[in-house]
Amino acid sequence: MTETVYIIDVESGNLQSLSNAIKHINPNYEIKFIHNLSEFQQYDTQIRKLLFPGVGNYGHFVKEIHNRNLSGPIHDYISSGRSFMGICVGLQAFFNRSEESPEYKGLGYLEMDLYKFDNLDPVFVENGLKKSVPHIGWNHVSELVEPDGGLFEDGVSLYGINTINKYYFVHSYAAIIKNEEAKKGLLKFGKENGWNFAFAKYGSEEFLAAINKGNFFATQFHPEKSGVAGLKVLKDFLEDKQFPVIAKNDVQSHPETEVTLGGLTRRIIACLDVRTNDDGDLVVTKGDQYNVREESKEEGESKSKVRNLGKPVELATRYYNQGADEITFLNITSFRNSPIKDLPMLQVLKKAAETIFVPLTVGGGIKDMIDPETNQVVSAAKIADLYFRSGADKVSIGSDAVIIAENYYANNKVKTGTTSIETISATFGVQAVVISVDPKRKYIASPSDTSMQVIKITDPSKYGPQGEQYCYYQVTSQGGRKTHELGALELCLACEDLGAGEILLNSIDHDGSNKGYNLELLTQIKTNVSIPVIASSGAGNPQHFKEVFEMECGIDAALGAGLFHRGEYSVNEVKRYLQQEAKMDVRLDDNVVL
Ligand code: 1PR
Repeated sequence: MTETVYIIDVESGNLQSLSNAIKHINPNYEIKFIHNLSEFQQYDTQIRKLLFPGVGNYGHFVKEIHNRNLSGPIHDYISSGRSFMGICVGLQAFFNRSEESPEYKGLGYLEMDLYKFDNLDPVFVENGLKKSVPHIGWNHVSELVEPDGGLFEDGVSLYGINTINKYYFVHSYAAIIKNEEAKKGLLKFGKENGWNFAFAKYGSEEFLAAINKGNFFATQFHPEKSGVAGLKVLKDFLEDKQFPVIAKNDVQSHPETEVTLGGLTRRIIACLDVRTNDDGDLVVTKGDQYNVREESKEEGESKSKVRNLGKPVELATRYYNQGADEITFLNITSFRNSPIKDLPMLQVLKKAAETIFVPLTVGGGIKDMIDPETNQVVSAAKIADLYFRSGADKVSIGSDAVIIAENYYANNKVKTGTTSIETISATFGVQAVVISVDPKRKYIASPSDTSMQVIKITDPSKYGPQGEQYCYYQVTSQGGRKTHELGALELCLACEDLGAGEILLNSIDHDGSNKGYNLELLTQIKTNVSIPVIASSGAGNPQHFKEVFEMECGIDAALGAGLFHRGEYSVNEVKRYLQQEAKMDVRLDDNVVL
């Protein structure tokens, strides 16, 4: 029997993935989107299941709800006792207001404000570190609390949410419980009004991960991006199973492992460099220091061909099934302009998002561009929007970030508000903007030879060819083709200030080398920025992942490409190694059954 599920669409983020997740749970569900008051009124009497997803900027989201006159109908709908589920900013909207945009009033179901996570969390500071904000990655729920203040009975869940599985969070602001008094006040309110609460912790900061009262349910994490464990939450909501008992197969296996400072698991990302090969097919390729061509013999003649390692969607699906925590697609020849309707990654994303329920990042060509077909300028935000609508959760900006940073320094760090980084993060949130950095080591005889911050090389065997004892990492654009008078650190600092939410830090010197990550470069960047840093380039075996996660600077995620594509190791093998040999906390939901 078909049932229709309604999703409120106020043009905020990746709704495609949510609707794909619902269809994946049961193909008989039909999805209808509601964009405005008249559509709400048209369907109102038929709606039995209403979802309210949101990502990005709180103010933008709340403003859209009010502008579309949706707050009244949403309130009436919830009061009528029909099932409602908010996700991420769709949870946040029900609080009073957010520090993110204090001028916009929320829907005020809970008398609490939202605050930004603190970089200077004492748990991190005591260890000489800063806490990365946004909170990005897989975390668990620490407590499930009933209205009477007691914990949920062992084995009972809240719409499938339990305290063992890991869920995908991506946010800078949260309903943070500021102190013991605030928690007591919240629990008193819960008791008087019948609320169930799920608490989670990021470092020492405790926040609400989910809230529920009767037919009203909302999660801060993204169930549609939390693998099978997340799909179960969505399924239980759709099937009205408010307090299902947890079966053995509903939980992930977590033997004795570490507890990380922030509570997040060690995040493993599989990256696919995608381009059109000489036969016109879109393929996954992989270079060695960015050279993706290999010599092959054809009819006795030697030819240079683009290395073909497989089909993008097929490989991405394989890595998802192996347990990848995120998938990144990079369109490595995007500097060639293509008509907007033909952006090759759109199709890849649409297909991938049908079966992959972890975050998807897409990079390559995110900038203001001229559509060669229409000669019209298409803004970077518009291109990002197309990708989000096709299933992407984040966009990664490479070459354009370099130009933006050069202009930023040339203009005494004045923010124009018009760059791709600023416009995309203002609408979709900082967590949606990743900066992909392609640096190359440059040796320097003396720090006074450059205005960039240099690294002193301590190991004499690593001195430069002329005995240079200093270096900095010089950034490149257009896939390493163009070198700029700018350091990787200076680039990252500029982009962080402009509103980037994460850094994908490649290293041309290590790319495809299988010799391990560039620890020197990673340390320099990670110790100077406050946003998450993803280590990339050089992973050749599971030990390299262990090594990078053991670094004192606290790397947030590690990305691998070649070792997965060549079939040397699966993502699962890397994770099992980290769990069993290094006692590291990783997400493994291969025994959770939908
Ligand atoms: O500049 O915004 O159009 O984005 C283009 C994107 O494409 C950038 O993110 C840039 O890094 C990437 N790119 C461009 N050319 C290449 C190339 O290889 N010829 N790939 C390229 C960069 C880096 C990682 C790689 C890791 C790990 N690839 O994606 O997967 O280095 O590899 P490994 O584990 O095998 O060592 P824009």
